[in-house]
Parts: sequence; C-alpha cells; structure tokens
Amino acid sequence: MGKLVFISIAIAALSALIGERFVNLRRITLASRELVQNHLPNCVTLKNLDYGSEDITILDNGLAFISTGLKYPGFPPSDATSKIFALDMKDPRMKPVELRMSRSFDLDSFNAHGISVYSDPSDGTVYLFVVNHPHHKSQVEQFIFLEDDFSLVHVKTIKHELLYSVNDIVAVGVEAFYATNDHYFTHPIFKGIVEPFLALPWSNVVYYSPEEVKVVSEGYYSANGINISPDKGHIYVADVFDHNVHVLERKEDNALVSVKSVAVGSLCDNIEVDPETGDLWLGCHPNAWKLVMFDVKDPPGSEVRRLTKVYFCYILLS
Ligand SMILES: [Ca+2]
Ligand SMILES: [Ca+2]
Repeated sequence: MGKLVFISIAIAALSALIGERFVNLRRITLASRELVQNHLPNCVTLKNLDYGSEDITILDNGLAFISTGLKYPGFPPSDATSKIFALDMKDPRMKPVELRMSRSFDLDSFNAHGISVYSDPSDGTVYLFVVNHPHHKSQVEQFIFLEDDFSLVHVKTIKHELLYSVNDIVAVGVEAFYATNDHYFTHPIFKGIVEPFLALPWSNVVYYSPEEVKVVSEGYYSANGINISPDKGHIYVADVFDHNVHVLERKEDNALVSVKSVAVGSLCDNIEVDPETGDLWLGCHPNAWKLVMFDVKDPPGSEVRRLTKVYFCYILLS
C-alpha cells in the first residue's frame, strides 16, 4: 500500500511538472502564425546554396558573406559539410561564390553557424569570425579574407569554457567579440530535447578578448542572433523563444546593461544592422510547430522583419 501511495504521488508530481512545463513551453516558444506571402519586389533565389543558409553579413562595399550547411541538434541530420560563400550584392547576376580555405583547416568537420566580420581600421584587413561546431563542440574560427583570390586564410581557433554553445557572434576588435550561448546544456540530447522541454531562461551572452572572458548578460530562453549599433554603443540580442529583441548598452569595461526589449511577434534568429539608418533586419520563423515537425509538403516558411527607429529611440531617451 505504501508503495502504491508513493507511486501515485510521484505520478501526480510528474504530471504537474509536465503540465507546468507544457504551458510554459507553449507560452514562450510556440508561435504558430501562418506565413503571409509578401515577397520583396527584387527577391531572387540564390543558386549553389543547397544546404541552407544560417547567417549573412554584409561589408560596407556590398560584399556579403554567407554561411551554409549547419547541422544542429533537434533538426534532421545531414551529411553536408559547411561552406562559406561571398556574394557581390551590387552585381545584378547575384551569384554566390564559394570561398577557398587554407589547406590546413579541417573542412570535413566544419559545421558553420553564426558569422561576423571586422574590418581593421588601421590597415583595412577584413577578418571573418565563424562559429564552428565540429563533433558537436563549440569554437570560433578567425579567418582573414583575401579579396584578390576570394579565399579565407585561417588565423586561429578560439576555445573557452564559457563559449560552450555558441550560436552567433559580433566582432568588436581584431581579437574581441560578443557571443550568444543558445543553450545551457552541451550534450546534443539535452540540447535538442530536455532543454526545450524545461523552457528555462538559462542562456547568456559572453564577452571574449585574449585578456578577459566573462558573462555580460543572462536570463535568455535562447539567445540567438547578436549584432551592434553603427556607433558601437549598443548590442542587440534576439531571444528566439521569447519573441523579443533585447537592446543593451555597452559600458567601458564591455559589460552590457539592459535598455529595453522590442516584441517582434516571431521567432527571430540572426540580425543584420543597416550601417546608415541603424535599422535591424531579422531572419525569423513565424511558425515553431511547423519548424519542429518539418514536413516537406507543408514547409514552415520564414520571414524577414525590419525594425526601424530602434537606434534613434534610445538616442532620444539618453
Ligand atoms: Ca551574425
Ligand atoms: Ca542564429
């Protein structure tokens, strides 16, 4: 009898926990809006990007870098390897060109995620930072872009215990960047199944430099895309599961202080910032159910959101 009571209580407690988590999960993650077809007039499909594009970032001269071939826990497995493409946005042919890489770099395990570029003001060198997940680990690769022969020279691999589940980065110097950790756990099963079920705000933002590495912002359900304002004074973080873009002020010691959150009504992923207007362009998922249950015959679709006046709003307030 005692055993039966214990089992009953255990089942009741587990049911309550599952019920609470399910409600929490629905509240924060499961946007299920049907996509409204509203194509931009000059929208074209790019060739050669056969394995999905995770991230794009654009230099001031109109040259875009695109990362492809991401394998990610919880999504259908793929045998694709990652590639980085360059695309001249000013060329009407709009043809992505695969960038060659140093022979010493391990392309077989390359699993590219978020990317960021930094142009060194002292000599014009263009550095490309790429989040890489070889064998489900997290590290950041630093390359130098050589425009003359469209190649990437691998400079170094950056690893640190605080860079354990990196999604995206924004470079703020030749050797410094902010990075989002999109999960708390590191094991693929915990990342893909347990953590989404728990739905707790345990992800964070890390500042990295050779001199100092520290958590500078936390309390995100899943910190995803990250970018910086044109004046370098504010950082934007997309929390994909709470449907917000968070605006944070940079302090002298590179700490971040929350300024405000902007509700975007979609599960937003990466962020690109217009260098002139300060507008944010976001790649988003309007329907999480369809994204998770992916059906080729009824694909989830995706959408681009543009946030205007974010930059000027907080200038006026300050
Ligand atoms: Ca990025
Ligand atoms: Ca991302």
